Parts: sequence; C-alpha cells; structure tokens
Amino acid sequence: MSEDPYTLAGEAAAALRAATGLDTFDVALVMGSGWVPAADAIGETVSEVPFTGLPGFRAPAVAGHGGRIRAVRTSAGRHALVFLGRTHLYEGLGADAVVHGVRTAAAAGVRTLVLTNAAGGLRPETQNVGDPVLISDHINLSGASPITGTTFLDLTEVYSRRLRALVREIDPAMAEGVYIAFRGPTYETPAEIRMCRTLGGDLVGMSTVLEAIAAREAGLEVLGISLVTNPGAGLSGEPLDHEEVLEVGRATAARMGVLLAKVVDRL
Ligand code: 6GU
Repeated sequence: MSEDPYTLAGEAAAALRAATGLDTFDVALVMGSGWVPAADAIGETVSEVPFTGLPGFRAPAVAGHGGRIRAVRTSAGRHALVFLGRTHLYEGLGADAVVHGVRTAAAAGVRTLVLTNAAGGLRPETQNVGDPVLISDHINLSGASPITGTTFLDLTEVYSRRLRALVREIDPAMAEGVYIAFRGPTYETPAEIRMCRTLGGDLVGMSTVLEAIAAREAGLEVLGISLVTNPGAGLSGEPLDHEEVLEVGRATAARMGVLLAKVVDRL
C-alpha cells in the first residue's frame, strides 16, 4: 500500500472498480450516520463494499457510523457511489484519513460530490429538527486542512451555486446557511455556540469542511446539505445526546433520500 494519499486513493479507486464491476461513477454521496433509508431511495444497489476491503479505509470508531460504500444505479441510469459512514477528525487519524473517501471518489471518475451531515441549528430558520438546510459556505474551526505542501486553493465558491439553485428548484422553501466545523468530539459549550452565531454561523458540526476542501482541490462540484438534529448547546435548555442525533437521522433519512434522488437525476 502506498504512503502518498493521492496514490493510495488511486489504489482504492482501482479496488472499487474491481469490486463493483463498474468503470466510472457520475456522483458520490457521503451520508451521515445511519442513513441507509436515504441510500435506499437513491436507486438500485449494484454492490456493496466494506471500507475494510479497500486500501486506506478504516472502520469508523463511533457506533452508528457503519462503514461501507454502495454502488447504486439510479432510475435515470446514473451511477452513484454512496458512502455509508465517514472518518471524522475527532477519531485522531488525521486530515488525509478524513478525506480519503473523497479522493477515492475523484480517482474513480466522480465529478460531483454531495456531502450530507447531521448538524446543530443556530438560528430560528435553521433550528427545525428534522429539516434539511443547504450549506452556502463554511467556517473551518477544526484546526486542520487536507491540503499540505505549498498548494494555494481558492475557496470563493466551495458549495456550487449551480447545485444550490438546482436543489431550490426541487424545494424552494429550503433554508440555507453557513456551516461551522469544530474538531469535536465534544459538542460546543453555550459560549462557543454564542461565538458561532456572532461569527455568522447558522449550523454547527464535526464533518464536511475538510471533505469539501479536498473535493475542490480535485476539481469536483460540491453540494452540501445539513440535517438539523438539534439546536446548538444552550439554545433549547436540553443537553445534547449523540443517541438523539442518530435517532433524528434515522427518522428523517428516507425524506432526505427522496430529495437526494431527485438531485442526482437532475445533475
Ligand atoms: Cl450542536 N455540534 C456539533 N459539533 N455537532 C453536531 C451538533 C452540534 N449537532 C449534531 N452534530
């Protein structure tokens, strides 16, 4: 196995092609925890490959983040790679491990990446539990970057205007907001949530931003959608509970899947 992360992603893409019998893929979707019903709604499963069978992938550490890649054929005949589970920075494996799936998807021919996540809502328009919110931009407070060496990368339009407009055609009422990412695994303090609101954040979470950066480096067009699973700490008076985050994901994944299926077929 290679040490260079881009070479390693090329090896994983070759293994993925061999395992699925498919040569190239139109789109990849990274799903939040326990989103199997969403994946089911995208289309017919061609094959499923566990992360453990591919170079550079590790089985995710947190319960509910089951790690595998599903190759899907949509009703319109598109081929999608659906990542069920992802590596988070809080697992301590580093930024390259976090974005390995995105680099693998790019090496497998994907040109469009859909990133989903479970997030805390920070404003009235982004605090309805179970609602999807379009990510318009991000603030990376994770302290990490997947871009190493001397590469400068423009991030003026990380989350594609074109793809956001396309989602808006499907659901004109969907809220849009800025996603702030922390390293985790702690949820924020109420003071940090107040800081996020002051900074212009609408959503808060522990994923997505490094993957979006790696995708832009690879030239992919990126769509980001958060599923609001709870208000940020201190906004509701209730403590935050990972089980509750997973439960909201499970309860609303099918609805997210119907939306994502429409998006994929209109790309
Ligand atoms: Cl409130 N914070 C973070 N960092 N991640 C979350 C969340 C909050 N809710 C769901 N995921």
